[in-house]
Amino acid sequence: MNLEIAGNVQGFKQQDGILTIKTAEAEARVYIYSPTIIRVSISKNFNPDDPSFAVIRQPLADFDFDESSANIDITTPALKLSIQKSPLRFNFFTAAGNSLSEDDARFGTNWQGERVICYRRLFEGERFIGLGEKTGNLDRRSAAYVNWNTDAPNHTPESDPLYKTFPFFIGLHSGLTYGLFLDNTHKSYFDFGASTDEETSWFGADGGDLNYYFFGAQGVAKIIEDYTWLTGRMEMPPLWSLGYQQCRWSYMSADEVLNIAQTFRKKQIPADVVYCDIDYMDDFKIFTWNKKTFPKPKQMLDKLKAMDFKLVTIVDPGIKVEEGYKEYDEGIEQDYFAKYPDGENYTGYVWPGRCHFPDFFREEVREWWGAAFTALTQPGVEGFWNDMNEPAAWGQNIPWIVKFGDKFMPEVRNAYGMQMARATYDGTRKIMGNKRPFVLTRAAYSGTQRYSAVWTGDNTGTDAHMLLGQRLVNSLGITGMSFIGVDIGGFSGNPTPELMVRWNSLGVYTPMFRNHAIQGSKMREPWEWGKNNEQIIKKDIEQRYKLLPYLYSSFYQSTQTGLPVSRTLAIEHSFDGNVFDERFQNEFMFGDAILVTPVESTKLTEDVYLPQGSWYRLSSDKFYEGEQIVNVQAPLTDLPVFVKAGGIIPMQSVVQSTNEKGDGILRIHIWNGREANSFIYYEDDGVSYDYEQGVYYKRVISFNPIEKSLSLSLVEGSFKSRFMQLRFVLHGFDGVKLQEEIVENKNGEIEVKL
Ligand code: MIG
Repeated sequence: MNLEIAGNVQGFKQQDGILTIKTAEAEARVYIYSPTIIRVSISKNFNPDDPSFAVIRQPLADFDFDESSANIDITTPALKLSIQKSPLRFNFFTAAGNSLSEDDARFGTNWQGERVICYRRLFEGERFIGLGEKTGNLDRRSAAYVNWNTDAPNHTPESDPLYKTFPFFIGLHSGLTYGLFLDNTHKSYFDFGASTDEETSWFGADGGDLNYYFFGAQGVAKIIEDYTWLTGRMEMPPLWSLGYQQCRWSYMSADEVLNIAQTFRKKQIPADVVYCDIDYMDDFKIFTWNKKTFPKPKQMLDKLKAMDFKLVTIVDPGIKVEEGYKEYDEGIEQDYFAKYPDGENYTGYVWPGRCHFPDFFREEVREWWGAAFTALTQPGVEGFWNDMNEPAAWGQNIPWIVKFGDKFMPEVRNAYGMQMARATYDGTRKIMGNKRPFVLTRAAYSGTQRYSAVWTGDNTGTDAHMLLGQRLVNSLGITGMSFIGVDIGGFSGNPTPELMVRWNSLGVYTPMFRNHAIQGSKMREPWEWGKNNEQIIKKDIEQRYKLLPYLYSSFYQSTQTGLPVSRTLAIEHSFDGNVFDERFQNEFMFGDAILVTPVESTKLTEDVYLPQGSWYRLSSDKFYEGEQIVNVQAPLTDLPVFVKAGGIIPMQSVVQSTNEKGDGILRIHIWNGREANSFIYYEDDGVSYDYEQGVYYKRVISFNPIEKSLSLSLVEGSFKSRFMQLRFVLHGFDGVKLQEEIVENKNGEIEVKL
């Protein structure tokens, strides 16, 4: 095997905003996207189109640099990239000159055949977070990972790779932060000092360019903001998708689906969504309905609608090979399937038997796929669940010579699921008029947040998987995904009743709240666990519905800044070692104000680390100073959930679905604290895109402890709030009595003296 290490610079030039540097082995290109984002791409063989599935921004047209005998230096107001000439190395510094990240002086970027790896200096005490859906600890130091989208049933809390690829991590050392996104869809590798002598970390890929974006903003939240500026942010989800979702593989008939929905209403357990898994189809043919078991889809959907239920149906990529089946015939006729290099359509086995796979890398195929959703939208489906899009075929080994677009499978496999989600989103958005579709996907690549929510695939009904699921959610949040769910209760196996109850209580604080289970498992609905547990589960789901105004505003924040709804404590407390302690690493903030501690179902007390600030237990208002470990009660009826002092949480009355108006009172809860705080409250119709035209209701709620006031700014936007009145609910303000506890929700400024 031949090893080539990037050597001495032979020449460079700057043109059209690109600084191009040549060595004997390769060429490097440097671009600036913003003062805090610099792109370096090193290749032996650049594609002139410079395609990216992830990036939606353009580089600056021009920038300055300084040349000295040893270096070429690029300085922005926030960052300095020092490019060493002999041999070629890339070293990043803060504007003040502190080293953020450096190539390994010896090995830099190098090639063994097509495989390209960048070796970098490992700093003392350097921690790493990110990479999205990866098992292991929050701190990824001393661990190594592979990105290769994989159908991973029966995965363990150690398995790697899983379903998704997010080649973006954040490094933390010396009180400094940086981010690095390797935009490359080949199989890729990240090693954070797993097998080196505390000297090097490394990343790279089996082929393609060493194409990375370096983020130099100080503060993890700012890096996430920059990363999602570059790769896009989610848009407002339909409000109904934030309600409770009941799924199963499968509800086998329209009657069973309706019966599930009716039971929720009869028992007055709030819910918004029921699912159809693969058995609703005729012989697993995508975009068909089983004529016997789902004879009148429109009638079923009308009945669901009358009960304020939405239906989400699954779609897989595999198109059954069967003449007379519309999608098969059209796909053959128009040549829409992935192929062997001799032009023959690739055939793999999945649920329908022999299948072809749409080539989602071509625009005309995505349009065709998107338009086919009328078979589901006409009867009234509004949510679309994209499964098996790693892509999965039995045997899990689609041959490497199969072509997608003009690429071979190994070059773009990691983006297939994302392109399917994109086709589903673009298509359904178009045919649903002004309504927001809900799209859910299992496989993903960086940037998928623009199209879809994700869930973490086939987990198992154990405590270890519940905790793993939370780490996956917290980690996906670092890589731009905010709308995330895990199968509550565990997909495989049967959870104990205690675990079901506990996991459901954690689901309240999961961005997507969906209960799902494998075929053959015991039924999982809230009423399957005994009268007492049913009451606990019901109460927890009611809590989710009370929190919806807060949650919806938290999603709005994601659309504006990229900050996820579920946030590892490492985002705000990046240099607090306790946050990375294995005992506390699963804790997270749910929005700005709420701290949640996942607790195993077998433990009824728990050690909790409360970070800087002071805190109140949500269920009791008991007060705690931060920066300490506290042991708290954790009965199954009361997951340890805390509110930050100064926290502002708007809540509503219990409703049975998001379509219900409730009592029309928005309860603005505020917990006393020493520091001023504010919360951006956001509301719109929850279903349409009218908010893009300014039809929303937004105002800032501010708490000022010095002036002892709570104030609401003038309303921005033209939407009329569904809440007629505002009620202020005080916590931790001893003896304070409000003159006016309830006020009319008028658009002008409102101030309340405390
Ligand atoms: O081969 O559609 O992860 O949620 O219930 C299994 C059946 C296919 C895998 C998904 C799971 C879904 C199941 N699917």
